Amino acid sequence: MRRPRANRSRLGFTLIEMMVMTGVVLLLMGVVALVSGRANDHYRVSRARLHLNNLASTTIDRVCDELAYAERDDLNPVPATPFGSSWIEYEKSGGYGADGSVWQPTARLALELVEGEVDDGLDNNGNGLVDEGQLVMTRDVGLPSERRVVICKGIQEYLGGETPNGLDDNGNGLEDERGFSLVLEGEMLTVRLSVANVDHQRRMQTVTHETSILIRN
Ligand SMILES: [Ca+2]
Ligand SMILES: [Ca+2]
Ligand SMILES: [Ca+2]
Ligand SMILES: [Ca+2]
Repeated sequence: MRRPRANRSRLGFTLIEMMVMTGVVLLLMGVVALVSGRANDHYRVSRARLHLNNLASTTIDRVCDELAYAERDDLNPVPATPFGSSWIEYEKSGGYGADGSVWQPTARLALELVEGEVDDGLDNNGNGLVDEGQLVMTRDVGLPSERRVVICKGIQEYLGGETPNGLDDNGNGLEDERGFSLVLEGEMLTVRLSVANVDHQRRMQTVTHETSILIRN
């Protein structure tokens, strides 16, 4: 006795439905994976940028805290336009004694190449940044008690938008200024800093911050 044809048709239609449903599910899973991957990528990029902004902000605040207690006559060099300076030595007041201000030994802030990096246009230490620098604070310069501390790494060789060509490419009044830059105009000292990092997909991110403070005469 023959089986009814309707049963075979129904069985074939069910298989097609299952194939379509499987395709739809796989497509949805792919879309979810794509959206999730992009969201994760966006989160990691945002987190890296936030870290850079915090680094630049806290470093500039620390520099300003140091120099806010210095006097113009104790700055060496005086970071004048059009070049400014990527280092400075200074003395700052440590409070007041019977004879007036008590001055602390000379201190220095200076941009240096990070360890493992040389100034050759190449990424010698393999971290994705070329000729990057670090900001070093030195206390008691020239004394037996002299000591150094690195207060920021990942500083760009030149400030954002600047290239070494004898021109002021970024329009801030300084020519070929470095990634850490100081300039004194009148009584106003401006501190600029550009820091960079490389995200999880090897894309470089950079941020530039600047702050101005009044220097005591
Ligand atoms: Ca490097
Ligand atoms: Ca290099
Ligand atoms: Ca400039
Ligand atoms: Ca330039």
